[in-house]
Amino acid sequence: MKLTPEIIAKLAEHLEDAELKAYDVVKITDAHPEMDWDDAYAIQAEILRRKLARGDRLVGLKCGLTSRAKMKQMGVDIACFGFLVDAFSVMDGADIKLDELIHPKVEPEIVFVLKKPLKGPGCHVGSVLAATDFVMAGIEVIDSRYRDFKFDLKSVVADNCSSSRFILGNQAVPVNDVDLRTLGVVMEINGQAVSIGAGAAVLGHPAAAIAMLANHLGAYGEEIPAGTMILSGGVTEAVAVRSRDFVNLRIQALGSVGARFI
Ligand code: OOG
Ligand code: MG
Repeated sequence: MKLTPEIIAKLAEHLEDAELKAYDVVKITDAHPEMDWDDAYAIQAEILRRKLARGDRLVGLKCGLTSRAKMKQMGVDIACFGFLVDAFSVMDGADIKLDELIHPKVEPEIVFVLKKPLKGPGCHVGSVLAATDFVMAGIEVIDSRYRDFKFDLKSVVADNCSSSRFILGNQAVPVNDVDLRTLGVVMEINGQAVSIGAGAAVLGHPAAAIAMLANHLGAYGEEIPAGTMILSGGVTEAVAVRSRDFVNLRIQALGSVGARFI
């Protein structure tokens, strides 16, 4: 760690304020170039601590930057991990208020729910599938607090990997009933297809993203508890939305999910 606990707390407040009041800031590594990975995850953990102290509940985890399309779009080459609280959750078909957000983008995700805990190191696609209860379709709304979505990976980790809102579909499909690599994914805005992909775009198999998360947490001596809901990462590039846009995601065998931006 290169930053003091005081600076970590200050940066967490700075980024969470930007999130809650919906304004953008410059990436924090500009002022703190010495910041390391542990600092970045410590800032994220401090944002979670602030939310829990205010009464938010932790409801899931997310993997980000797990597909080549996303890595290329954001100009980075490793994955990031973040948390989801109940305040981020939006019901299928509900409205999402744009004035609470900065510059949101939507991305199609395959969502896992575990029935057994997962503890790295050494987790792989097989261990994830054995620990998974069911999978679902999900739309993630990302909203980087950084101006123009311009960041480096440490800054985005500190910013909870741009987490903002998520919408889960209403079908829970046993993971053994589907081959997640070949599932077709179509995301539409106002009825027009804006991104098309297949599950394998996420690290060859979306379960590989969950294994990476388990191995990442294992390095800190932590596990993913049974029952955890996890977004495995955008299958395609994220797409910017505007007022009145209706976003609909269909994933083969997992059904569809949607939301309107107002
Ligand atoms: C970082 C968050 C990425 C995903 O699914 O790849 C993410 C960003 O692109 O702002 O959630
Ligand atoms: Mg995502």
